[in-house]
Amino acid sequence: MEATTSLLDAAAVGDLVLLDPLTEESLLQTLQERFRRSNIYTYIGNVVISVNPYRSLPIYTPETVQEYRNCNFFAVKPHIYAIADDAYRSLRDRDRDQCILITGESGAGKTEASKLVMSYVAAVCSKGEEVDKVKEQLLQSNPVLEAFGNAKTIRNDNSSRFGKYMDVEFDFKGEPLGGVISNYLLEKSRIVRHVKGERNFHIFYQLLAGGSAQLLQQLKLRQDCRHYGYLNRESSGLPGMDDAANFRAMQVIGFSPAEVTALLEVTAVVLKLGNVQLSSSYQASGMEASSIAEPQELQEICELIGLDPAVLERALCSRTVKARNEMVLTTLSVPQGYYGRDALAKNIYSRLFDWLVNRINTSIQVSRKVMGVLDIYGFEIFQDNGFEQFIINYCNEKLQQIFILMTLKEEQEEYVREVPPTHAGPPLCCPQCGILAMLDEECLRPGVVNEDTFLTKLNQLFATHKHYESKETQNARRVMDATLPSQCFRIHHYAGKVTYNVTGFIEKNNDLLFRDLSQAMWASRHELLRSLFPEGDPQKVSLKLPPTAGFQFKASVATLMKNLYSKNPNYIRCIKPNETKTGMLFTPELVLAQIRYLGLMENVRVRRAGYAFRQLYDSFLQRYKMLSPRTWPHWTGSHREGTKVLLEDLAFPPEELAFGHTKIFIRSPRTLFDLERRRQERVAELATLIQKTFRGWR
Ligand code: AOV
Ligand code: MG
Repeated sequence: MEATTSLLDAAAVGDLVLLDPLTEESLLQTLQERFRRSNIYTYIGNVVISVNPYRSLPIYTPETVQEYRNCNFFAVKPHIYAIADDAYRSLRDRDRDQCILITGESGAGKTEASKLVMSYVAAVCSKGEEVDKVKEQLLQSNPVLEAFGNAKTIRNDNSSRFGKYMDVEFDFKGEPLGGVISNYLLEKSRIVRHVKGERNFHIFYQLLAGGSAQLLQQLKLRQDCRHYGYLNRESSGLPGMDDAANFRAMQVIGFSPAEVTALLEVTAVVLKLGNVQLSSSYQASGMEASSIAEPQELQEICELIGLDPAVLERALCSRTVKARNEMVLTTLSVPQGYYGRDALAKNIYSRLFDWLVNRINTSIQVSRKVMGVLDIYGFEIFQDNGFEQFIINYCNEKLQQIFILMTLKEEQEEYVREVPPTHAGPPLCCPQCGILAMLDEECLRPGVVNEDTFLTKLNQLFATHKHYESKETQNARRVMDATLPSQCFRIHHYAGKVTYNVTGFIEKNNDLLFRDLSQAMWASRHELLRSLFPEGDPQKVSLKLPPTAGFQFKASVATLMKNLYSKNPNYIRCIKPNETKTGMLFTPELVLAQIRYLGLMENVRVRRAGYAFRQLYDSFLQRYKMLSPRTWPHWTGSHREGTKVLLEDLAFPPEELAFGHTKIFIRSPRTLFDLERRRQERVAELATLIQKTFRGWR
């Protein structure tokens, strides 16, 4: 009876709302003690805190699923399944659209949590051929998306390099009908560059390690990853990750064999593009030009995609520009040529990824109920932080804001519905929106654009902003700080200070692809590849600049937030217990920092600002009715009346209690502990009584 012991054993309290006394220290200790006992889940009311165990625990078996199925939230150990069950049942029985928000820093366990939620829901909803097909499709989309969208980073061997939001749609009986996945900005710069100790996206290594000799030959690939420039020419093995087996186990449900082949062909093309070498030559005019150094790779790429090598060569080595109303072909220098090549590889891959997501999405069905699961890339701080980290952390900042807004909203709504409201939310502020807007302004400005002017403008705009710092604002504020280089700015995020290097911001935001290259892709006979570059159609030349990466991202995050806000939220807050990915190791300082920035103390306080404990009348009466002769063993009136009678008999001070429409509210944890203690005594009494009775019979 975990619920009973946990309520009375302070170190093991399963709901931090009941922590007494409530201090940062007691909160940390409780999490640590629970972690030591392998209780990685803890509640704050209906929020689940999950501390990554970094080892597999035997708590996700089919038996566990059964245990949580239709469970009473308070009668079983805190578990991610309990929240999944609660969300699913609210959706099914009370017709409220749900969303499950999973947050935490990189490596904290978000992606694993999202998979656990999905598999739980899949296990508990009913069976049937149609339903099984849908379920399989939803679950099977994971390995493919992870192969193409995840990679090893310093912080996480399986780090999500894209944001993912998945709406699962249910019919009126609660059976899944289908799903829609939205993906958010893939970190495509990884295609062409990654730092030492990290890897490119898993798929490349998986394909090379797991593809049959015949497949590799068909794709014109060599098995050794050291052959490929984009793979950093490192050996690739990752402990605990079997690339070959993962590749062989991957099933792309619902794809035709031709589609799978096309998908892999385009993947191979990206890898091979990285090996296309350019060399410099000089034209008769003396202009520097580039040419293809070794035609073999280019030749093979073109065979794979059905394109005349001359077309691709021209697009890689030259570009058409408009000069005085005339289109002229100019040569590219070698660095320009490589720039174009890399831009092409990144664009092919990220568009292929979008295609993959769209292809997986079953067509949207007419349905009434939706459960969304959000698993984004977690907050991250590296030695060097660039545009990608800025985007990732921006997204996390937004999510933190919505978390605060929604918990307050929810608390308030419940009070308004049930008992009188109390408090207001804290003010929100974030300089990032301003930074993205300024970046766009710079990118769209005609003339020479560079990062220096961008930084200067930021310094002006945020000269007095509390959460913004740079060399210049530090000088103005007379701060001496050797750790902030001049080409950087620093943001004080909710989760820590991050120093961003502006180098690359403009280029990455512009995300420019020479038109010659998109036209070359469109000219290929490879249907899939061609469909990824609609703007390459010469008939459709548009003079409008495409929206910037930052603009698109901002818009999609805004849509996401609106979507989340309209649903009933369920939260899973993941905590990373150590920096070394070690099993069952708990580093208190690291966890404390997360407790702080996740605002867990605030969360507990808000939750018990009014009443620490609340429970539906029927569950409450069920649990405690044995404490009054008037309600035991049977109460025939309403649950609310029964609860009133019961608590009258127990003579608790009236200010400790509030009777809502559907729930009983109890103000302080002590009252609840008292109630629990009395219940335990009564259970023991009853047990003895029963024993005696039996003995009497014998
Ligand atoms: P993330 O999604 O939060 O990071 P993951 O979910 O990928 O983190 O978790 C990182 C690793 O921790 C996994 O690969 C597992 O080895 C381990 N892990 C996480 N949760 C559990 C669990 N419940 N039980 C056992 N092991 C677990 V990032 O995507 O980098 O933000 O961007
Ligand atoms: Mg992840």
